[in-house]
Amino acid sequence: MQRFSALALIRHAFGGHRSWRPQWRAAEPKAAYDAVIVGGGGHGLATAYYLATEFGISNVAVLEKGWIGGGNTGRNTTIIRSNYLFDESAALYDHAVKLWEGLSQALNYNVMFSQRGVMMLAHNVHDQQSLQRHIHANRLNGVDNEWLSARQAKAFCPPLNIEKSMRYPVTGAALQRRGGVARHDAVAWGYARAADAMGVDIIENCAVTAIRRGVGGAVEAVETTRGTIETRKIGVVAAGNTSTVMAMADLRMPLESYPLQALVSEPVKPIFPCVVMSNTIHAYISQSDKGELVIGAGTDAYVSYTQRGALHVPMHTLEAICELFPIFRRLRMLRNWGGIVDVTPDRSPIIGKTPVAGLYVNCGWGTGGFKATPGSGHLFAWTLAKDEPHPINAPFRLDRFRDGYLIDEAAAAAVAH
Ligand code: FAD
Ligand code: PYC
Repeated sequence: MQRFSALALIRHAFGGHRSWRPQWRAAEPKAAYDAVIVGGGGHGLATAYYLATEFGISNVAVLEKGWIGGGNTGRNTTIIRSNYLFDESAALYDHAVKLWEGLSQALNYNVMFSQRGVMMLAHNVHDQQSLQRHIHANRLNGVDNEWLSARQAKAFCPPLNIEKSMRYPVTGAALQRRGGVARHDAVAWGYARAADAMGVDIIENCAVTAIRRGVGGAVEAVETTRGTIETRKIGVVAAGNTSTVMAMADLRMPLESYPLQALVSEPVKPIFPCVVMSNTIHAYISQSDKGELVIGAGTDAYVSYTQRGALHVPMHTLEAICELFPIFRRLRMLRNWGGIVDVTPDRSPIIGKTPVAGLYVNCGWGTGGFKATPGSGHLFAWTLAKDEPHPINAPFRLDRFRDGYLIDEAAAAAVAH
């Protein structure tokens, strides 16, 4: 039996500054599985969990080339919200928010989901009109979102500067109170432990290097750095690397990969009560339970597979943060990092079947897929199990880029987020 120190028990009980990394088996790959998931991020692990719990398919392997959660799942700024413009997107992301609301109970593990509110700032008439359009569209879809004046925004988030002398003064804000944050690696760990308990094999340090196809082109196996694994169903959830994995099955994807960066400040006492985003001056910020201010930057302007990004990008973000929150000017940066995000032309994900029998893909979440993790896993598991999409993910099919039925959140938001 595992022994806990008193301090560790206290931290565990209060979800304290280090949540306890749970244990799962270090599985050895078997020769064959009913389904193989390529990518051990939150989406891949959630897919395996729902395959086992909702569809009774537990002879599943999750293959991860590094360590689970070491991709974008462990690198993002954890903003969770469902205030998207189009009906299809609102349904998709709100499905996820509803699952977030019961996730710690379902996994019996504290993912530290905190619905502290996501506030999106307006700085000009165009922002106001765009955010108010989102508010109306969201309400029609049963998604909460409300308009705040600049004064109300400051009351909700006291460190916010609403002086008119700012270069881009705050003119109001849209607030989704059900939005918030969660602890990112806890999500990967929680799904991993629960999937493992159902019999799923989680295999780290195992990169997929080829996809083997048989009669009629259907998939029959993956080649990996740990040997050949036979399977009739492959779900690719390899954010940032989707194009290279899908090329193994001769499929060209409508994706570009960009570095996206984030950083944290030194830890301070609780000062920041919510999440604030400004698309116009490009800054987003919240405070983690460890006390660090979590700040995200934009994508680099050119495609790349580096997990770092150019230094001037976060520097611009910090200028914006210091103008919005002058009290943070003297804080020091603790660390910064980057991830690689897969971006589609309409900035909406692809979740579904492919022209190759037995090959399914879940990708293109770009800068915004963490919030979708439970919903994405649930819908992808449905698609793999039934060989057809769930009504919520049906519009997010790959061939929309051929027939033009786009879900153009890029045009709706006019920015990457
Ligand atoms: P990942 O966690 O990246 O998992 C994919 C896994 O596939 C990786 O672990 C990788 O190693 C593995 N893999 C790749 N190739 C292979 C192979 N050949 N064989 C085996 N394994 C392979 N989203 C939000 O909703 N809110 C935010 O605030 C937010 N902020 C972000 C900030 C930053 C800096 C970044 C980089 C991203 C942010 N995102 C945010 C986006 C979000 O992180 C991603 O959309 C989401 O985490 C994707 O999850 P995933 O499980 O699909 O990918
Ligand atoms: O999707 O809300 C989001 C987001 C914020 C920062 C990066 N992505």
